[in-house]
Amino acid sequence: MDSNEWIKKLGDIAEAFKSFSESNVDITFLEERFVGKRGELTLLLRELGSFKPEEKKLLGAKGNELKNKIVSFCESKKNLFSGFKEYHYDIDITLPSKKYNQSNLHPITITLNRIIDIFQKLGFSIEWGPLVEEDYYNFEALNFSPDHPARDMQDTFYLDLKDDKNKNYLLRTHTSPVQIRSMLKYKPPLRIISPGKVFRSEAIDSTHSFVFNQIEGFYVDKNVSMADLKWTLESFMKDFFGSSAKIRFSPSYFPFVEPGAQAEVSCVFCGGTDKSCRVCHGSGWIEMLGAGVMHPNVLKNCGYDPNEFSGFAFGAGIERFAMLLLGIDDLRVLYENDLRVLRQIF
Ligand code: FA5
Repeated sequence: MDSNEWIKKLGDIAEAFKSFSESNVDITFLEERFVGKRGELTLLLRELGSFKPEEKKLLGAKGNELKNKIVSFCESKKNLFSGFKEYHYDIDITLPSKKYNQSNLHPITITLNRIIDIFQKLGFSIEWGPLVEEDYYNFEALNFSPDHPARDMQDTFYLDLKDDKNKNYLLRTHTSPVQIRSMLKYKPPLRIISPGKVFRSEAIDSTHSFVFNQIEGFYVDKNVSMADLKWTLESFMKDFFGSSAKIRFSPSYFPFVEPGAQAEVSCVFCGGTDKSCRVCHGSGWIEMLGAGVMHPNVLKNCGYDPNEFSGFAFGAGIERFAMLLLGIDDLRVLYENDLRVLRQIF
């Protein structure tokens, strides 16, 4: 081999090392291939023995320069991983693994999912609304004028947030504002449910909380009537509680529906026989939701002609459904997240 051939081989080795060093190749392999006992560069350097002293000096300097580069590259990579290696050796893979607690969905989420499934079967789609709501959507567009006495039924937490348009903000008291937001966004026919948290300035007891969950449902089309509402709610309740569940409707008042109703379900705890029942107080019925036929003013506020379109709407408390589904007689249990209790539920 003459010196030109030697230089070319050195160039090939440098090229091969460069491409290997840029890939994720194993460092021991790299080391052995180039600078190990039978490595390509080691063998090439040995060839220098047959060259004249001046050539040997010149070529040797180039060869050693590449050798040092490869050796220090391999060393630096080995140092980088040495910490991991030690750690690795510390692991005893024969030890039994740590016991992790099995998690589960929260009872409120499970209940909500069941409710959503039933309404999806009935052709309803889901919309979400903001928790911090404008007074306009929460009250005014729903036919609560600024001094309407029905606002007192839903006292809430007002926010000191005035924007440039001087809007009043509050924590929404019900999911009904989603009726307005959706009707402004879409054209009829609409079949929508909207679940989420709502807030009220209210005393807490076994069936009331100041933060709770509701699900709104509404249907707007031509010729929608109270009969459609009753059929939809009865189908839903029977699917949820079983065909033996008894449901009763009674008149109620909400400014955004006319006529308005409330739906109650028979008490699964005492069947109406126990005056001290914490859930129905012996009445045998538990209020589950408010409902009614949409007020013409609400339709007008959303740009719909009440002579052409009509709709029904309802709003249900999810915690009440969870209580009956899981046999809990106090909704506070749902928020305490005491594992001893949650384990009994599932
Ligand atoms: C409303 O909130 C109306 N937006 C419902 C409605 C929608 C009527 C559409 C007409 C048309 P109400 O305040 O009654 O109504 O609440 C509805 C349901 O939420 C109640 O039936 C009850 O199940 C639940 N609920 C009410 N207050 C509480 C509370 N403090 N804690 C837990 N659940 C509650």
